[in-house]
Amino acid sequence: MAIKLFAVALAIVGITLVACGGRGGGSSIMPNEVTTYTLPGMGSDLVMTAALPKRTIGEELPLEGIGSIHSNKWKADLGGFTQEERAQSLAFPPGTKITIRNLSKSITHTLDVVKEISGPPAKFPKNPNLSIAAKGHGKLEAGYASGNIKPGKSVSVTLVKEGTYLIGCAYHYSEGMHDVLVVKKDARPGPQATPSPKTTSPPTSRSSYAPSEP
Ligand SMILES: [Cu+2]
Repeated sequence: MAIKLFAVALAIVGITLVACGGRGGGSSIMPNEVTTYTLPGMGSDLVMTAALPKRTIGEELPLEGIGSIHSNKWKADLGGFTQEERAQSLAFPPGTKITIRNLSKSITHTLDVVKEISGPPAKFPKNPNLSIAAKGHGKLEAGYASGNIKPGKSVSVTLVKEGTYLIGCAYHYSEGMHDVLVVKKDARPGPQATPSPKTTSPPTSRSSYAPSEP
């Protein structure tokens, strides 16, 4: 009996060693690297899984970890922007002063209003001319552009007008950094993208450690 237990323990140790042998998965960007903030005594309106402070839009390339999601409501792929943790359509009441934060560690992004629409579907134009220079003097409406937001930096903007806006990054719009922002009382952000599939799932055989070179 004792020997059998010992064997089981050895097996567990063995599995653990194997699981740790994968060199930590290299430098892949983890989808959950968004800094988690402690929120001071907020009410029950904060049941959503917020990794960002309230009234904050986080942005980065979908491939940096925030992901993208196909929205049935908007009939479009939305990506690169979130007010929780991963890509989703955005929603705030009018009059809100928000912070746009670049979640990237290395890439500069912007938040530009592409155009205003009346509702679904969100038809993102093919090659819109998005301004890299800041426009709109801190007021988000048609024509607004944040200007360069360097990695880890933020800008503030006030959502002055009710409306539905297509937004995008001037640099990475064609790489899927475009989203829908609804400015309306009681509007809610859409469902979040699922985490990007990791390549670091536990190996099932030793061959998983073979060098990936051809
Ligand atoms: Cu960008």
